[in-house]
Order: sequence, then C-alpha cells, then structure tokens
Amino acid sequence: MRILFASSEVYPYSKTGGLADVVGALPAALARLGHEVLVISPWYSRLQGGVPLWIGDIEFPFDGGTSAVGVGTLERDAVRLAFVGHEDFRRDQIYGYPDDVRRFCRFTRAIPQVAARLGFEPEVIHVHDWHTAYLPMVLRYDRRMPDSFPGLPSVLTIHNAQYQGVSGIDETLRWLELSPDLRDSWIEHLGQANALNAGSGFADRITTVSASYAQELLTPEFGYTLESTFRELRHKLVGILNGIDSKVWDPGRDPHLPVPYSAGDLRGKSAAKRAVCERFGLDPQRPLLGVVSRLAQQKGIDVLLQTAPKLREQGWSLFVLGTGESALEQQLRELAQGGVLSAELDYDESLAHLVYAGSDALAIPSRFEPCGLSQLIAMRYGTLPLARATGGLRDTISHRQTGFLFSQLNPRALATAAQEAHACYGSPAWATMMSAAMDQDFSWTRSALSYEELYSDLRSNR
Ligand code: NHF
Repeated sequence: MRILFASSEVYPYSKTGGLADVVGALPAALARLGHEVLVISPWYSRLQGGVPLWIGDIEFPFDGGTSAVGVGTLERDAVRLAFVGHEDFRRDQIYGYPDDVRRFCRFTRAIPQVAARLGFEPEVIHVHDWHTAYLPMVLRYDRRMPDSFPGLPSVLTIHNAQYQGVSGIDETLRWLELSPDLRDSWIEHLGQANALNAGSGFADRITTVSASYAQELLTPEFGYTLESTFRELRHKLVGILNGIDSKVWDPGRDPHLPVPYSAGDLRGKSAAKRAVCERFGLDPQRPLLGVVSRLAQQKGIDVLLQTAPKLREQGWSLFVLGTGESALEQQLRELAQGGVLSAELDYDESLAHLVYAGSDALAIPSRFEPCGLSQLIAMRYGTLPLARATGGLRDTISHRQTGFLFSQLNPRALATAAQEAHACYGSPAWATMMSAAMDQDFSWTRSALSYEELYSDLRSNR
C-alpha cells in the first residue's frame, strides 16, 4: 500500500515530543511490512541528522494567491521523506508564534502538490495532531488537487488533544482557499476555527495512541472542550498503542551503558546504577527513583516536587533529568540545593539511557498521558514504573506485576504508591516483576500491524 504521512515533526530531523518519535518510527515499521511510505514534514532551519537534497520549488493555492515552497528529499530506513521549505519554517523554534495556524495551513496546503512532485500517488493519507489536521477537509472540498487525491481515505491520529490549532474562521478558510460557505461545518468550534475539530470531523478515522485515552477523550477532563465532538464521532475513534524502537532502546546493546545487560544477567544494570550514583553523588544503597521527563504540568512534575521530601524520607534517592517550564526548573534547583534530590536540567539523550537503566523505579505522575514512551522504555530496562493510572500508562503497566499504579494525582496518593514500591524493593516479588516487565513486546511491528488493518479496512470500504 502507498501511505502518505504528514506531520509537523519527524525524528531525528525535528522533535519537541513523542509525536516526532512516532512519525520517525511507524513509517519504517510499515515499510518493513512491505508498504511504500512517504513522510512530508516542514524543512526547519535546524534539521538534525541529515540535510535534504533540494529538488526544486512547487506552487500551490494559498491565502487568495499562490505560494511557492522548496522541496527537499531524503531516504531513511526504506522510507522517503520530503521536506517543505519556506521562510515560515526558518525560525528559532518549531512552534510558539502568533501565526502558527497560518504557518501550518501553508504546510498543509502544500502536501498534495509535494507528493505529486515526487510522483507519489497515495492510497491512504495519515495526518497527525492539529498541525496537519486540515488536510482531510482540504481533500474533501478543494477542486484543484493532483489527480490521485480526490476521494482519498484519511486517518487523523491525536497524540495530544490539549493543542488544537485555534484561529479566526474567515481568515482560516481564506488561508486554506476553501469556500466561506464552510464556516458552519466541522471547522467551527466555540465560534472559532479549530483544526483538531475539523480533522476529527472530516477524517475517515480518528485514532489515538492508547485505548484508555480514546475513552478519556470523551470526558471534559481530557477532551479540553472537544469531548462532545469526540462523543459524536466515537464510532470512528480507536486507540492503537505506540511502540518503541527496540534497536535504540535495548539494554543488551546500548552503547550509552557501561555494561550491556539482559533479564538473565543484570550485572550491567547495577553498573549503570553505580555510574549514575557516582556522577551525581547519590547513595547507591538506597533505591533510586528516576524521572526522565519534560518538566511540564502535563507530566505532574509539580506534584512530584511537592512529594519529593516525603519520598526522600521513605528512603528513596530521587534523580530528575529534563528541561521545561522555568518555574518547575527553579523549584528543582532549590530542592537540589536543599539536598532533597539531584537533578540535571538538560535534554541529554545519552544520560537518559543511563538513567533508564540505572534507576530502580521511574516516576511518571502524569495528569494525562495519551500513550507515554518512558514507561515502555523503563520496563524494557527492568526499571519498574511508578505511574498514575491514566491513558497509555494504565494500558501498559499492570499494578504489582510490571510496575506500580496510583489513581489520584496528589502528593498523598503518590507517596502511598511510592511507599508500597519501597516496601517491595529488593524482595523476590520485585525480581519477578522486573523480569515480567522486561519480557514484554512493545515493538513497533505490533502497532504497524494494527494500522495496516485500519488502512485496509478504509480502502475496502471505499
Ligand atoms: O506517547 C506520542 C506521544 C505520546 O503520551 C504521549 C504524548 C504525546 O503526550 O504519541 O504524544
């Protein structure tokens, strides 16, 4: 099957979060199943890991005129990638500008012409999050599409429903070159244009990255005002769990560890713990509770920091790796100065590997977690997650079998679960949990097979 992916981020070229990881890995897993995949993404000024080969400019209708963008290509893991270059994307950050919706409307409008320029005739279109969510609507209503595009089935994957792409309706329809008659269609939500609402309404299927998050989206707490839309569209909403790159995250051949290890021989795990403890002055006799996370409200880091003195009292060493909101970073610095925890306020891929391996448990107190990657990595490294039972965390961790779950997000609930884990630490039950955690299959192949089935269904229903 020929599948077109469109996304604002793709690992390793651009990344602010898990979206990039998924779009970096799922196409390769689909390619291994024999499919032909083209990934289209913006050509940011700071692409990591490769420079696309510029193959020319293309033009397409945009905002009452014609826009021109450059197209560059690359190939990686049998997947073709096309990058769309325009000064809109040559900025310091990927997001965070007042004209973000317009920027990604330009990108979205360019996608069909970019595919055509590469001679790629997709059979299915798969878009991700709000940035590309207008594509199903454009496909349905624009008459100036390349030949193979009208009537194509489309899938929207929601990685995070908190970000929706909100703008004025009239201007958005103008940017997209769509008729003002569409102002009362799915584009409208609470009197404004909402890309995620439009994508949900016009895509043939909505997927999200775990079954629990698909259910949670139907509630006000997680739907972020879109819950009524999701309830109305629940017949086409499914959850498909993400995977992890089992080559990158493999304790048996991880170049970032002092000694590789496996479930059968855990000496390398102890070596990793010693390395973390030495480097950050922690007592290796205490169980080590690691945190590898964006420092954000979504991740419940505020609650973790409130609980930190209690965790220390229980007997844990606490180590936090990550960057994020400046208030949380400041609080972390203060707690580190007070000797409550150790922290490295950095985005350090290599250290992350060491912390996943060297920790005994990994704290993940997320407010919401559509899927979550860190618990999957932790379990592969025999590090038991101590996590809030939400979204993908609930679906991938079994309480007292592969980790520890707690329901409410508050310091008391976190401390109670941490106490339970601490009491279990070092017992035969802990060792059994470690090997059960390490034994699981979270490879991308499993997810890719589910997407393959979904795409096939869509095509046969046409
Ligand atoms: O894993 C990729 C990621 C998820 O839970 C994560 C999130 C954003 O918040 O699907 O997207």
